Amino acid sequence: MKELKNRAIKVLDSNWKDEVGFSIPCANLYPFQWFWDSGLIAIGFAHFDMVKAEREIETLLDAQWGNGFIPHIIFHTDTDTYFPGPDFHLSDLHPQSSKKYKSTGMTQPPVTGFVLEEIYRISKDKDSTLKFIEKTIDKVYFNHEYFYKNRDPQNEGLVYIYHNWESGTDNSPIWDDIWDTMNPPEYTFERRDTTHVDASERPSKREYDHYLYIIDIAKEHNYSDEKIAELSPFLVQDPLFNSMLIKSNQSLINLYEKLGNTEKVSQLKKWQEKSIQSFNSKLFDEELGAYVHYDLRNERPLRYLSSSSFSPLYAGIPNKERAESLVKVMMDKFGGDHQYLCASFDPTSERFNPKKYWRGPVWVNLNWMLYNGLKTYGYTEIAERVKQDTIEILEKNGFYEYFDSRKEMHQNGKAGYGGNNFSWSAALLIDLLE
Ligand code: 9WN
Repeated sequence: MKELKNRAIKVLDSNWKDEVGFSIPCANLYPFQWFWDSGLIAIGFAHFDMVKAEREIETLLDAQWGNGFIPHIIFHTDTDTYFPGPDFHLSDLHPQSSKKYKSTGMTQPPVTGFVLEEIYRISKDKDSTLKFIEKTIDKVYFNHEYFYKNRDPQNEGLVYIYHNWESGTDNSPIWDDIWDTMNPPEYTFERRDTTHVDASERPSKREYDHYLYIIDIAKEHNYSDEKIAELSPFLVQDPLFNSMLIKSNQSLINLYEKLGNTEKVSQLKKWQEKSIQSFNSKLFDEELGAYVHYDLRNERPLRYLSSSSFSPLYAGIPNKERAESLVKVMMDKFGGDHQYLCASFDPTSERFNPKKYWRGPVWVNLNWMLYNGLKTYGYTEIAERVKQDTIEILEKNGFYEYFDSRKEMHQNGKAGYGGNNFSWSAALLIDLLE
């Protein structure tokens, strides 16, 4: 185990960019700073290099916009090895975008709140870490305020995402139902991801047409939240995204209580109560026994099971009975002896593809959340299985981006896919091993 951990440390150190103070998710494939990657990477660094963990978060928060928004990619360099880059996204169109950094005009799951609490938990020098938190926490709070003010048009306590890249689960089969409602033009562009990674492991060209078209609509309106809410063909309440916000709310409450800021605690508690209530009444599907996405544009639930369906466990959202139901569905459909936990999409569905990105493979970040959530609800043995499965696939294959969920594929040959030496796979392994 020590050897595996040392390899993980090496991955993180080699993806670290000291001049600016951030980590790339993976060499070549992802050459900039990504929002949720950065947060998860900081958890790994906190175990062996607190200075880097703190700088990672500081650089991320430095790119915050005047309205509290934090972008999904911050373009620290001019490299054109990633598409679409800064010239396509044109974040300058938004009047309050960062003057210092070019970025995208979309966001990603808001992990920063719980990352601050994790860093505090891991820290051996709590006083100094609390000082760091005191310096940074208001920016995270401002980000949550942005979400509740601008991303919740019906004032439900549930925030929307307007792009599949905001979900972090880019080409999930769940989005197929939304693509069916659209007919974007055929774009001409040069894909860069498929020069780094086998095309069979990445989204299709036609899927990219949809991705670009949604951005074009947002750009036409200078990334105005109001206009996006009115016009974007993609407008979804995502259980994973909202779980991240709710988990982060709770962490901010815990940390502000330590810092004695009662005003912020009381506002956060108001958001939190409403969010959890709506989440449970709107996103739980009784028949499926788990949480699902809601398509706000077309006012319909998207009734599919994915690893996101179980992520509310990490945020303490389900009551005991619902937690029991989630675990049963997960074990029955995703947890057979021939499978590694936890496939990113329902293995019993005809849309399942265990090799293709978010259409089936196992991802370390979701496993890390499930492990922690299952433990909190008292499912110690199943949590342990998730942990051991994660360690085993990393040991067998290396620090890939995602992994085949079928055990037989790991016997001989490569069953790790996408980018290699991938930062959050390494960072979260370090945390799992502690
Ligand atoms: C688009 C960086 C990111 C992750 C996402 C993952 C993938 C990007 C892409 O890589 O998305 O954001 O170009 O495919 O899906 O979750 O944050 O690691």
